[in-house]
Amino acid sequence: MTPPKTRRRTGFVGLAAALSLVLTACGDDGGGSGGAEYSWRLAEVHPENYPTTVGDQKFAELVAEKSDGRITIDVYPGAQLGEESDAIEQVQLGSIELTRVSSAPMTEFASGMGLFGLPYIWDDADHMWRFLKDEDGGEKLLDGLSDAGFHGVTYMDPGARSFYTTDKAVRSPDDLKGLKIRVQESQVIIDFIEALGASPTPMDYGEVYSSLQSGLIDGAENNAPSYYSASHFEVAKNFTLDEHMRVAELLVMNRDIWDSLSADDQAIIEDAATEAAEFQRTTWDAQVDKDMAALKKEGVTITEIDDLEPWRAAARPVIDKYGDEFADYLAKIDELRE
Ligand code: BDP
Repeated sequence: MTPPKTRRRTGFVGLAAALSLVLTACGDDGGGSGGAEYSWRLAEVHPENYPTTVGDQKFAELVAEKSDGRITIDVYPGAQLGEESDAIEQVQLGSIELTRVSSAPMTEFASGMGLFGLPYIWDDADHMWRFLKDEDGGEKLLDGLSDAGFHGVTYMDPGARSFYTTDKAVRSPDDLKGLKIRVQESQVIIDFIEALGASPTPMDYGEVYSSLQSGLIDGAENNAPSYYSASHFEVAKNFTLDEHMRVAELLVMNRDIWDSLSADDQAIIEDAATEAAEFQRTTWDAQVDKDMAALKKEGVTITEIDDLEPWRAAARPVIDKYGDEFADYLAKIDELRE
């Protein structure tokens, strides 16, 4: 599988780059040695060893290697630099240079990212990746971040999200009716949950465990590695594998900093990101298998969904609502089915 393409046009040279410019060496600015030195921070909500954190670390290692140590990136996992919403704002301001976040909360800054909140639109991960790498698909959506002050560096694999609930196992969309379900901050996702007759409750990822435990919410939804690593399974023991969304993971950078880099340094970042994303993707399936086995061992009730039709039918209003806004992307998604 070829990695996602990340090379794109570059814009004007911004001033905020001075913020993260540590020292400018004399001489040429080409490739590894010579050129400016930078020291950046990368915010991540997941713990160490989670696939996206492993991807971030790989990215940092590759950037250091390709720049002969001129560009160093320190990864801060476990939301040490704040929840995703805080990290996004800080990257926009330039006080943190980079963050790996879900595309859902980026919808507020670039409405196109709402596409990834639409349910049941992908056949499988390969289908999604064909779209992510397409210049009229994922590449264009990454470019759309630029107006909000971000440079979209690359996508990472988000897996597929499924519902989990505290009290009873969900077997059909009807079972979700009336339940309070935590959602990410994205209007499309809020509309999806409403279409199912449940009550969407947006909140930060870091609040989900205690909200499930206290009964503030009846359920949430995520991929198996998140459900497991954040221990949500301890307080919501029913996992229903409807795999409704693939909410692309993003690595984003402050745009002014990006714009101020030399073409060689931009190329180093693009190449490192492409390799790191490819690497992250190869770790995903094994992590899901491992976590599903651990969840079974922990006594989680796993409900497989054989027939998605009732789910698609229940979610139809949200596809209808956003059909026009995302018409071109949805046509591209259809074109890329096999
Ligand atoms: C995980 C994403 C993470 C989000 C989290 C969430 O990797 O970026 O913060 O879901 O639901 O799958 O908020």
